Amino acid sequence: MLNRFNEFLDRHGRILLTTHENPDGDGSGAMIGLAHYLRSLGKDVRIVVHPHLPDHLKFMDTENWVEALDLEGRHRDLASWPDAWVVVDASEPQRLGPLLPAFLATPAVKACLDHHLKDAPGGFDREFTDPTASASAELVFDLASARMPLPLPAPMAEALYAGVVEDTGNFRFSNATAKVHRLAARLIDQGVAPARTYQALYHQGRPEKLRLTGIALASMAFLGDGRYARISLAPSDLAACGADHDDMEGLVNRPLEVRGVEVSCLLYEMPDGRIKASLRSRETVDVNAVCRRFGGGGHRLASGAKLDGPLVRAQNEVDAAVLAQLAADTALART
Ligand SMILES: [Mn+2]
Repeated sequence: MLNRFNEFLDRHGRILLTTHENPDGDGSGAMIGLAHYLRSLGKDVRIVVHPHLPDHLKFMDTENWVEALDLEGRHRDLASWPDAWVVVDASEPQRLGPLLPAFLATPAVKACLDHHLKDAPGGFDREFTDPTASASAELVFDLASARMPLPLPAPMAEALYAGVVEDTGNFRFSNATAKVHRLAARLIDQGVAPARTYQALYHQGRPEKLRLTGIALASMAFLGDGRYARISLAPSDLAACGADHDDMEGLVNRPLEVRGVEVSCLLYEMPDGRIKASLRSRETVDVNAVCRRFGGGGHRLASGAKLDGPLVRAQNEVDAAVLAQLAADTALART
């Protein structure tokens, strides 16, 4: 797969990198790492995100390459700039959010570099997906380390390491394989300092985020004999503590800290009134199957979907789907 991706990159000179809206640590680290690689090959590369690179990820962007989408200004003609448009860490174009119209309009070849499970690839001219990879940053490391002289540039190594840290939950999720640890060790050999990355990613927060965490945890409801925990947030909750969208990052994992919880869910009422559901599973329950019922998806243990509001209706729909999946997968695990 990566050889095919290299051949694809070889044929293009102006390459635009984007990821899903509200970029996360893996999407950002993978794009920035890939940009270092492509620049070493002499390519013209741009990175555009919506709405912006979150504050806690800015340390990755040492060269100030990441552009916040500005459709009225500098990105009015974005569609005509690239000859290849690579979507990183997003399984389908819909996840691009406000970048989607430009993506649909571009004459560039459309490609996808990703590690999410998907049934039927759609919306891309070229697909480069490996669901066995822990992170998109892992794919970029495998791609670049085979062709670039080592050590990799320090900012590149740090961005890729941070991407892997984010998507493996700092090496504690089931995707933290031996291969991932070996990859991490190679990056540490090249100068990455794990403690520094951890501090940058997780210990530079704002008080607003911790206050929002308090509101979220206070909303936690336990269903299915305590095996399913759900937290719900509305824009008014964010406003009450001065928090913004980025401050919800990681919240969905918190209920799994409770003994006996198999599935956790964060429901967020978006400003447009639709409801964003994020689900996490400890091990047994396939939350990708749950999210696919609502047109979403992701991984077996981490998935998301968007539902129509109001919040109470979405709560009822998601609760019913999770409880059904819990029953089915628990019965399966017993056989
Ligand atoms: Mn990822």
